[in-house]
Amino acid sequence: MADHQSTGAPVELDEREHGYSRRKFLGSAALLGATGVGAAIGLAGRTGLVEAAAPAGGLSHEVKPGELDAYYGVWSGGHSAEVRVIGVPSGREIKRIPVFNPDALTGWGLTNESKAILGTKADGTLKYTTGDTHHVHGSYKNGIYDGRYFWTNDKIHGRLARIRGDVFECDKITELPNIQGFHGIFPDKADPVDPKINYTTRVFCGSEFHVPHPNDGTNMDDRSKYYCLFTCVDAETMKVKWQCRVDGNMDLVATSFDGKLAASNQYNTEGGALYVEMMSAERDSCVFFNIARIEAAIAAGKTFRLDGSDVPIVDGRKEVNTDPKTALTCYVPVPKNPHGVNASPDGKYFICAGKLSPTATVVELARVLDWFEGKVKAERDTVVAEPELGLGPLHTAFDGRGNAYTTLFLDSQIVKWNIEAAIKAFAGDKSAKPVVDRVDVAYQPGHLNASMSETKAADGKWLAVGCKFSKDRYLPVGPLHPENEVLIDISGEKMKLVHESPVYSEPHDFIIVKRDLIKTKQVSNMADYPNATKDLASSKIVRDGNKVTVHLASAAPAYSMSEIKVKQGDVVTLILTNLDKVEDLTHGFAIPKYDINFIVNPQETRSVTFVADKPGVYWCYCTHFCHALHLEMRSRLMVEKA
Ligand code: CUK
Ligand code: CUA
Ligand code: CA
Repeated sequence: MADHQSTGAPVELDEREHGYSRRKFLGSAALLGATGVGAAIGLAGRTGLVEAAAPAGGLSHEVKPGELDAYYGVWSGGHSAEVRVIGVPSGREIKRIPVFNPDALTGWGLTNESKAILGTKADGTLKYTTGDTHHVHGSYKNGIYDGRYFWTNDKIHGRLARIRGDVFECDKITELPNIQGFHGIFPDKADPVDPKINYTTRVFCGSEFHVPHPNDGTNMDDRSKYYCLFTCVDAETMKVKWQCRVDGNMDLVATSFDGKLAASNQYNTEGGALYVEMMSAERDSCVFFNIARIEAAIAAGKTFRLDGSDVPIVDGRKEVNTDPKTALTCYVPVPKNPHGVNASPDGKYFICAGKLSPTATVVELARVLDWFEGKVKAERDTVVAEPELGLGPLHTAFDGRGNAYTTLFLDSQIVKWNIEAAIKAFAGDKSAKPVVDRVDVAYQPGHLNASMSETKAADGKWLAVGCKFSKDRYLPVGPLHPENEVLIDISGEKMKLVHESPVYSEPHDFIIVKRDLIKTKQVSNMADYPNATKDLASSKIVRDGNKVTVHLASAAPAYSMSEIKVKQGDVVTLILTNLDKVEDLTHGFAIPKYDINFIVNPQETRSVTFVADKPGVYWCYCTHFCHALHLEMRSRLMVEKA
């Protein structure tokens, strides 16, 4: 293991230059504490809930009972296939959002509405029941989160899911064509051509696994037929807009604040199938996409298509993009097998972590744009720094004060370093020392993110670190260990590790969003559900041959019908509307032996369809505690023998 002592001399931060003064910061923190009270009351619509006040001299991660967190943490769940909402700084898990995973609590994957989003096979069963969410990103406006949407990827089946920021529920899923190993995603932050469009309209998706085209079993050993595609999805419609063929693979994705560039790090420029092949080259790439040029090429019809999809594809390979002035892509060489690419909040740099190299590579975006104009000669000349950080650098976050924080997977450390100092050192200034501080974490960190990190409002308060191993940090619970989420106070010069919490396997990435950027609806609107049972009087059973529709309603502590009579063999669609308007008054609906359970939140409507193939009496009951008479909230499904 490496020496865990700080190896770099602290960098003198020029407070005026960085627009940051300790005194001012403390003043504004105190102010925030005061306004936080009002904001909390407004947000929750109740008195008595207050934000944790920051004591002088540092941030407190403690959020007392009744207090609210200052940030929404939106976490991927990894191969649990969900997304989670975790309060920051408390580490409290507030919600699990089922996305690619069928969920027994909400009925996600069971209700007709969620099945329509997830996609079904001809027999009505789910197309997929597994998923692997790695990255979560939010929609942007003016370079900061606007709270409209979050997106997450499914690496297994190549799907992009969208989560509504007002209700924290998944509303659309798109399966990307022609790709495998959909890993990195990033929404754009502006339009490269139209300056009026200063918000997210596209989501970019990298693909990590190269597959033969066509992938139909005819050319499985022909390496020349294998390649990867970069995909652009429309943020509103969630339709795939275009794809771009690349050399090599794509791991993570980042986008520039001006909308002109997207980038992806590539660890397998070798096109290898075995890991030894994938690490044979000394250098791999960070590939930059010129979005305006790609979209112009699409508009001009300079495209091809692959069997089984009508998505237009442009060719972004090096060999057909030799003239920088017309090139769609720019492949910047970086040390071997990089991981992670992150955009600095000042809009100037992308940072690509080395993974197998102990360095991070800083690419200046202005130089990449100059390369596309033929003004910078070699792709490598866009690199302005490559500081040595430690072993196994993976991902980088920012504090908005010119510092970067990189996870060192092998060293089990976070390293804080100054970007301008790294640039000076790269230019030959021997007095410049990029590394500012180091802190040990338990253990092996993957992703990290700072509060508002990849936004223009990076506030440099909290840094969360997702550690891949927790080993001895928690009560032993058998062979499967939780992962360890670590919280670090980055408000000062030195990092302060303040909190750890276990999480279910296994988050990869997350974002930390200031809570006032998110406006949620606590009660849904019945008008959004055309199939709602509007009141108790409209509750009824409608028969059409063997198709039976049950229009049911719930109002605590009863369902609108105490008996639901159908015949064996009927195809029953049961539509349940929750008429209760009170916040937090959710009901459930379970049918024993029919494998049905789902919830309806206030004013919402959900439906399930099943074949009544088992005669007899089945006590449908409310599964969600709603009332003192919650246990009495039942209804009999009576299936008459055929
Ligand atoms: S990846 Cu998992 S730690 Cu999917 Cu962003 Cu780097
Ligand atoms: Cu309704 Cu419990
Ligand atoms: Ca490689």
